[in-house]
Amino acid sequence: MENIEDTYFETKCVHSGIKDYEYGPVVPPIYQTSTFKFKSAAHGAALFAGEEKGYIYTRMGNPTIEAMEDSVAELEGGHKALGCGSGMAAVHTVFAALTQTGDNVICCRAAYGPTTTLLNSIMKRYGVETTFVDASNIEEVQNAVNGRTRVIYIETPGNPTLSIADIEGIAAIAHKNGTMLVVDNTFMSPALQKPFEFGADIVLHSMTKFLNGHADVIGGVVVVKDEETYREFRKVLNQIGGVIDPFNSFLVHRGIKTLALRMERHCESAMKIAEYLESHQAVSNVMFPGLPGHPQYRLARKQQKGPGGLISFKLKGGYRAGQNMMNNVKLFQLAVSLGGVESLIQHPASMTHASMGREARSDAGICEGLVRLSVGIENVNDLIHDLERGLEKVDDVREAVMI
Ligand code: LCS
Repeated sequence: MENIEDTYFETKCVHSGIKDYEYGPVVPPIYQTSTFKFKSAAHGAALFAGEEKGYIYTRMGNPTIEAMEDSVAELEGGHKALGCGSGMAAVHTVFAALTQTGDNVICCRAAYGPTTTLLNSIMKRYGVETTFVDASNIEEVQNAVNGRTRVIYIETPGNPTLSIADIEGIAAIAHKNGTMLVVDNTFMSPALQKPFEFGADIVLHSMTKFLNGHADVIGGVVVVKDEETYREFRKVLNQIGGVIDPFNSFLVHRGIKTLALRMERHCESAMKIAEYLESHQAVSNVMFPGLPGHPQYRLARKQQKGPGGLISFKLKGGYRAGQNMMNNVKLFQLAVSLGGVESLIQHPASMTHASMGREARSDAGICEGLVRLSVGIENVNDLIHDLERGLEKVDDVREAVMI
């Protein structure tokens, strides 16, 4: 095969991370083992001392996990990756590796609820203080930096408002001030956005979403740009222990093979659905980076290859209308999570972002009536028909309220 680095993204999705294995399988075997036999006492000692390459214990490394990690690192254009047991384990690993008591973190307000909660609870207890900013406003980010800022952490597009942060602009602020920029790239996947190309220092994902793509794994990953950071992060992950297991790594690696194809369909269908929703009389506001009316439309076009598969919208009838809609769709399943082949619908204020509390939600622009869709790869006409069915019931609610 050609050098994997010289191939197109779609080719990398299929081939990256795969090595030569005994018996020549085309798919990496699942090394479902917790530990590895040493050839001798001296061999074991040499492995522990780092004088020889090999595997010791699956928390410290495993060939199936490593194959998946190498694939993600290759796709993101990073140096190496660390597979974690969940997206939250990845987020925690990053903060545990980069911060200490007395440090300040700047975090976007439009972040996954539990990320905000982690910073406001456990990290706060450890003496790390967080300043929350509207990361789509670069001046607000700049003004928040102080002498103790160690990390700037952004999600772009943000969960669930889909506001966009300027990765290149924020990376420049981070570097001018001797801090690091961490980008949660979950909503885009490397098929649509490569944060390292815009200056990010660390990229992370909830692999539970688009990378795996089939709603059957909980996993996370941290991608770094150099060996020194990799070693430091590996040490921290090894101590915290939040590693992924071989079988889930195998599934994610398998899911990645179709990532490029899936993302194309997610984007194409989400675009059609966003346009449909925008023209619907029951809908007051559609948040989707592919619509020219999105406040950061031009920025999205600069740093993203496509709009992604997530759409948030508000109904004129508020939360009650949203509830009625969610109860009356059939193909869109009422469930949290996103990025799988099946379409999902959920209500951030009472579900994914409930832990943040009403005030923090309001500051982050998450109104109580917001509904979020994760558009899957079903036929888009079926999906629009399903939404139509739900939105018909919304009209019933408005009439009932008026009476
Ligand atoms: N980062 C982002 C952007 C996420 O959306 C999530 C999960 C995480 C990190 C955490 O990943 P996990 O530990 O769940 O693998 N987001 C979810 C969501 O919006 N609905 O359900 C989970």
